[in-house]
Amino acid sequence: MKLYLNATSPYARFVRVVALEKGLQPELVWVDPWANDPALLAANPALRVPALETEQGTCLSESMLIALHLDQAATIPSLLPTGEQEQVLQLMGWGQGLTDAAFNTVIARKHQGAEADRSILGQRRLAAIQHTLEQLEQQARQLEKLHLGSLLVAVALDYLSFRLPEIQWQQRCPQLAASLQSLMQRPSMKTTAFV
Ligand SMILES: N[C@@H](CCC(=O)N[C@@H](CS)C(=O)NCC(=O)O)C(=O)O
Repeated sequence: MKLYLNATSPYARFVRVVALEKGLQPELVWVDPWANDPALLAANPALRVPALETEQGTCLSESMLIALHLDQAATIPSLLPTGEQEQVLQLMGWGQGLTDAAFNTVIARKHQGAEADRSILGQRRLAAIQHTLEQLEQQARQLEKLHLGSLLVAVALDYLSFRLPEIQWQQRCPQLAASLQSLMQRPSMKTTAFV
């Protein structure tokens, strides 16, 4: 199994965290997704990380789909428990939305400068971050358990700390910060810290 990734991608980090939590050790293939790497192109026609080449040689893309595949690939209890599926899927959606809004804010600033945040799309991205933080703060108790939802939200929030520290999510969301404190200390999160 081969995982194509880079060190600053929140999407790739989530997949790596899930692999570690499931006791899986894919070969890590470090790539620059912006460099038109032929190996990454062969694995994912969208030229984005993460991409996973499975044991059967199938190449999977999209972080949430890869995470679901890894969750099913190992026998350790599922990170998408049957009785809590709806709540976990809801949190995964919020975590992915938060990641998308944050990542696209960072990329837009890189390519368009400060003007990016003043555009209609930029304003919508920042509003999405704000609204999602408010929802997560209200549902903070659900993030105390280990599942795909709490892992995805934890990676999204750590990406905010890494790339958009001015948002100060811990100060805005004290319950959320408290609920995720021990999860943030897990070896899977520490080993994959953004650098
Ligand atoms: N929806 C995708 C997003 C993946 C994504 O945007 N990855 C970024 C790195 S964080 C990338 O590879 N960007 C390169 C590009 O868009 O060309 C997922 O969940 O896997």
